Amino acid sequence: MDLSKRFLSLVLSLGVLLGLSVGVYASGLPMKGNFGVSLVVGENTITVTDSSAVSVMEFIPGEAGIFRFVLTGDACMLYSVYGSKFYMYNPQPIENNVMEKEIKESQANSPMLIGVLGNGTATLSIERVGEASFDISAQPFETYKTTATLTKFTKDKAIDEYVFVDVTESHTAVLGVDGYYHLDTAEGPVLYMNFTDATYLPVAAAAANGAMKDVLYDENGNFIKKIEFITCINEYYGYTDNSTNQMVAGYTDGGLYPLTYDLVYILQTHTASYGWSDSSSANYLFTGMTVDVDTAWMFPVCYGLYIGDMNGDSRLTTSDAVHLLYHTMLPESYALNRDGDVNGDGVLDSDDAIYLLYHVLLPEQYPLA
Ligand SMILES: [Ca+2]
Ligand SMILES: [Ca+2]
Repeated sequence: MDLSKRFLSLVLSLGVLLGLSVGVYASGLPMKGNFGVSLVVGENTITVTDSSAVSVMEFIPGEAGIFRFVLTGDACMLYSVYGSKFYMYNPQPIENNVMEKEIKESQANSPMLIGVLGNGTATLSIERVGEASFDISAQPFETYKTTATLTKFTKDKAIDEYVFVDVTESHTAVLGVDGYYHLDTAEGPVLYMNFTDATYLPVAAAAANGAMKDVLYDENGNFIKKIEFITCINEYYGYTDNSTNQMVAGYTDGGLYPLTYDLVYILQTHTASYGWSDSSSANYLFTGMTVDVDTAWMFPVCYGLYIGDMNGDSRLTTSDAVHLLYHTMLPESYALNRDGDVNGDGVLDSDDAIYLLYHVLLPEQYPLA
């Protein structure tokens, strides 16, 4: 036997196995395909000769709608069958030989299975009797388009720690003239989005597995559109600072970008529908809780803590040097938010206040310890 004949023999053997498997997997009555018969809207003459197995035929509805199937004839019974002609299962006898099936827009032009059991000739009448209900799965996705002009983002090196905003505290986010959102006031610390390992919204993973999709409804619950954010997220991700391990303990490399309108919009719309899942996707925070989408979106974002932020206002200014100087004289009245030994000589004194002032003015020449 030459190779091509061996191959043909193998294919035929597989075909037999596949044919057998149809019978093995089918529950209840055995089934056999009769796919030479093309069922059409109107009257179909069916001849079946084996009352021990359901004969299964395909019907391809050419449009969405509610279809009625009526079988008339001697000793024949109509069956509902699931699956495809390659894998048929769960034949269910239909009482009175009359059934209606709704074909949604997304199912039109796909084959459905009809079963007939008996021994004789019958007439299967197929009629479209109504409109299908709205089919959300047939609606196309629109891609959310980035509105901001993106530039490569590199973090401010004076920031040594990022703190996630806790929405159980009272916060607002204010859009600054720089195009980024700030915590509480337009001059407050810039809010950042961590794209990779933010505990409560692993955006990169969500985008990669296609989960960042949403359906928008109006206030009456009517469908507006389906939208997907993946392209936008990936665009931002390409501009993030991935250079260093810059997040608080437990987080890995950055993927960090200041929050813009686009990212806020995505957080708000996405999270309003899906809730907040943790990094293991095993839990939903806020389950059973009322979520205020105006503040809840801040949960997966963070703001930076500056090394030299001595007075704890989340900014690094000359007032921090003054605060540090006061601390060296009145430590109880002027508590420090951070380690005050900014020149790194192991001693905390007024030299540190002077050094910090120099740092604020000339950060490159006077790096903080
Ligand atoms: Ca400060
Ligand atoms: Ca010092």
